Amino acid sequence: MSSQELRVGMVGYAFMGAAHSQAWRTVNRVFDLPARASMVAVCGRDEAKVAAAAARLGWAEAVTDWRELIARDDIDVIDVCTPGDSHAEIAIAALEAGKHVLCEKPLANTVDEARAMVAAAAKARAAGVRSACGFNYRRVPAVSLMHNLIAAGRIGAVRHVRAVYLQDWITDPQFPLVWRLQKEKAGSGALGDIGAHIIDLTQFVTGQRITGVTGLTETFIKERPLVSDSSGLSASAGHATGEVTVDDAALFIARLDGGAVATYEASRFATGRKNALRVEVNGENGSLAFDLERLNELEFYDATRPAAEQGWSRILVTEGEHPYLGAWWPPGHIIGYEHSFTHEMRDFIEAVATGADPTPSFEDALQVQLVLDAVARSDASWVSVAT
Ligand code: SOE
Repeated sequence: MSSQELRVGMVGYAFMGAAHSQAWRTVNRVFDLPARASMVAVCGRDEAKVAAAAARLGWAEAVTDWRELIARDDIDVIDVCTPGDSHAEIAIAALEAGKHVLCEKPLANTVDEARAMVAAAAKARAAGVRSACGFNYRRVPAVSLMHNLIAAGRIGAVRHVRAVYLQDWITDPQFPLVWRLQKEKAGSGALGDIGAHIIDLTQFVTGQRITGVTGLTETFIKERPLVSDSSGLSASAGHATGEVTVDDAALFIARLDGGAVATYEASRFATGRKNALRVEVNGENGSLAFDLERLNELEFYDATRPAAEQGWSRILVTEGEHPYLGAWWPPGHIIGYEHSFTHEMRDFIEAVATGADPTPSFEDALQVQLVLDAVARSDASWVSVAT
C-alpha cells in the first residue's frame, strides 16, 4: 500500500455522484494500489442539499462553487458528475488548473465541446495531467473478459455486433420534464445517455471503431409537465408543461473499421425493460454475448470445438482468474452494478499514480460523440416508402 495520496473533489452528487462516491469510498479498501484516494470535497449549488450529500456519501467537506474547488491546492483530481451542459467548462478549467479529470459520459453535449476538451486534455497531458471519461460498463468483469477473448482471437474475425440498451422510466406521459429530457442540458436523449454506453462498449470489446451510420430517432411524448422536485431518476410534476427537446429512442446501423456490421437500439420506452443492456458479437469462429441483467455471466459459443460438442456455454465470471475479481470474494461469489464504478476508480488511480494515460481517454470519448452526432444527422437521410 502506498503513501501517495490523490485528493478528490467531485462536482455533482445525484445518481452518478452517489455511484462514484461509493467507488471512491471502497476502492482502496479492496484493491492494493500505488495511491490512496481521499474524498476531500463535494460540490453542488444548493448549500443544504450538498451538505446533506457530503454527510451521506462520505465527503469531508461540502462546497458550492466549483471554480473555488478547482483553485484549491489540496485537490489533485476533479470528478465531473454534473449534467452534460457543464462538463466542458468544468473539465477544461480543471485541466488548465493542473487537476487530473474524470468526467462522466457522454463526454459533452456537442462535438465542438468535446473537441475543446480533447485539446485541453492533450495540453495537460504534456504536463503530466491525466484525463478519462467514465464509461463504467467497460469495467464489468464479464465485459472485460469479452474484450480479452476477442483480442486473443477466440472468435476470429468479427462479423456482426448487436447491441441494445433499453429502459422504461419515462413511458408515463405525466413523468416530468427532467434535465435528461432537455437538449440544452443533456445534449440528446436516449441516444447520448444510454446509446453512448453501447457505442463505447461495442467499440471496446471488438477493438473496432464505427466509421459510418444511418439511423432514426423518435420522440413519442413531445410535451410534459415541468418538474416540481427531482432526485436522481425520480421526479414529481408541477402544473405547467414544457416541450421535450430530445429523443426518447434512437435506432441505428453501423459499419466498423475491421469489417463488422452492427445494429444498435437505445430506448427509454421499452416497457418492462428497466436497465437492460445486451451485446452479442458473432465472429467467424464463435460468438460471445453479455446481458447486464446477468452481469456475472458471459455466454460463449466456440465453433472450433468438435461438432458434437458445440453449443452455447455460460461462463460464470466470478473467479480469481477473471478481470478484477481476485480482489473481491472467494470463487463463485457474485458482484453488482456498483462494482463497475469501483473498477473504474481502480484503473484511474493506478494510471494516474504510475504516470500512464487512463482509458477511455477524452479522444476515445470524442469518437463516441462523433458517432452520436452522425446518428442524429442521419435522420435527415430517411427514405420514405413509395406509395
Ligand atoms: C439514466 O438513463 C442512467 O442513469 C444513465 O445516465 C447511466 O449512464 C446508466 O448507467 C444508467 O441509467
